Amino acid sequence: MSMKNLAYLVSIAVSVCFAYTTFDGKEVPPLPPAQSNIVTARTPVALYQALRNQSAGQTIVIGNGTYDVSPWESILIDVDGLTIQGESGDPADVVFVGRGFENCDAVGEEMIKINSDRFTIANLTLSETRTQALKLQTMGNDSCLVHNVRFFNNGEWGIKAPNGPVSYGWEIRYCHFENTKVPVIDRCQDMDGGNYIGGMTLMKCDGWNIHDNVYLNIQGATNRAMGAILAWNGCASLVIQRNLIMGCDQGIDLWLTTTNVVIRNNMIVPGAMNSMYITDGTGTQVCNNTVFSVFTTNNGAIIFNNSTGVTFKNNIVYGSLVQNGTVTIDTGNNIFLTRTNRLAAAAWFGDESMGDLHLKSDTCAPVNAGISLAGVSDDWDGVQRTGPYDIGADEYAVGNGILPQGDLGAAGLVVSQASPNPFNPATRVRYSISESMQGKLFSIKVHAASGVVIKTLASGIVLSGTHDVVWDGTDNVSHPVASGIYWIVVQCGAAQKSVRAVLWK
Ligand SMILES: [Ca+2]
Ligand SMILES: [Ca+2]
Repeated sequence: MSMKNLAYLVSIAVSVCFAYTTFDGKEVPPLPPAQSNIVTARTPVALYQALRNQSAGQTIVIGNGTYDVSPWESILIDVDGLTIQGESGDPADVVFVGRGFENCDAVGEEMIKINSDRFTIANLTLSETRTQALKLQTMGNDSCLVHNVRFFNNGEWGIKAPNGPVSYGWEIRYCHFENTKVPVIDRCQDMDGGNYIGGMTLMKCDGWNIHDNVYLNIQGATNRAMGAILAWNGCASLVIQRNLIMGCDQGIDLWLTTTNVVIRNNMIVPGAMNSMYITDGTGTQVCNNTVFSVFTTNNGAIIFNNSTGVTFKNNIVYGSLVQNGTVTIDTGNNIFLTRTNRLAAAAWFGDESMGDLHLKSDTCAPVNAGISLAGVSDDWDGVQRTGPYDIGADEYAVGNGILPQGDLGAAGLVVSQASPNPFNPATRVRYSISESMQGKLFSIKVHAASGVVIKTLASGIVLSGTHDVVWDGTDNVSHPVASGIYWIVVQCGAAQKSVRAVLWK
């Protein structure tokens, strides 16, 4: 067999074995395969032509690579039922690059304009736009899906739904919004002095489900960015759930007449401002969230202004709750921790510095202290809550914290995400093995993204129970490896679990 064929077989094996796992350890469900009308584009020219010739119901599959879309006019989606998706499933493999986060010559840049219903965008990265990555065009665009898309260093918003007719029924899931850049003060005469930036700004959106997304480090020039999720001006019946929001100036903001927005099972470690800022909401439900606001420069972890019909239950609030103007909240059945209780909080949570607000002990106060609530059935992990509900986003389970949960008896093998991740210099994985697996052959190996094994961390006959293993970022001959994506693969008998670990130096 030629080396080329061997490499091909290895790449097939890798793509079959490794479902994409998000930054916070959630496995992304695959999209249903397209049945017909599929166009594959593997060069910028082919992609440009495919987009120009788009037809209703078509699927455009995009091969791995970096696509400089900066010379193009905005990409206009104006047929119904179009899907554009990266080929591999890893959004880092297909990267669109725009005109630049700081580019004052392109202050109107919008990378993709949506003027249709049932549009799906999946498994790719939209980066370096001056303003918006995705913008609804005329509004009244219904039932679109944004799946496993990485929004990276976009100068204003990842997604913008402006004022206009109502858009119904979108789903935004397993996406990753992250900035490593911060605007300069008064960049390009920005109306907010360099703070007009956030993850998504939504107006006139109804029935949207925004779940299992990650929002990281979205900050303004003077730490007054507009919110990881800003919903306002007529938004109704949104469900914002199971998201991780970390290091953003503001987390979830509701302004100006929102109705029946549900905020549940989110973990939020905000930056300089708040985890939630809710103004003029009617019927807002804030249930089973865990927020951990360490900054003392701002007033509160959660701020309500002029809101009516609020339900506020089963939340853990580290920081404080502030109520301004006309607002009445029954604050019973929550846990409030003032910032002087840092040690108590540290004993409860997995690792708040990594945004891991899982409960780590079955003896900590939130466990079984909550009340049953209509509409709350699962937790941040997407696992069914059992027994008396726990307070906060996480329902505690044995092997909790950084361990994903499952039926250990049936699964036999449960493996945590790597923590920290990204990491430098070392990361740790925990794993639990059932009694039924006792005595089976066992190994833990680190694979490079190419599939090649670079280090064996453990091998032999397995013992049941919960264990951990640390990888120090070196290979089998103790040489430090390069920055990049690696897979830690735990094999136990016929069972295999893989977790992604990103080394950043
Ligand atoms: Ca419980
Ligand atoms: Ca849980």
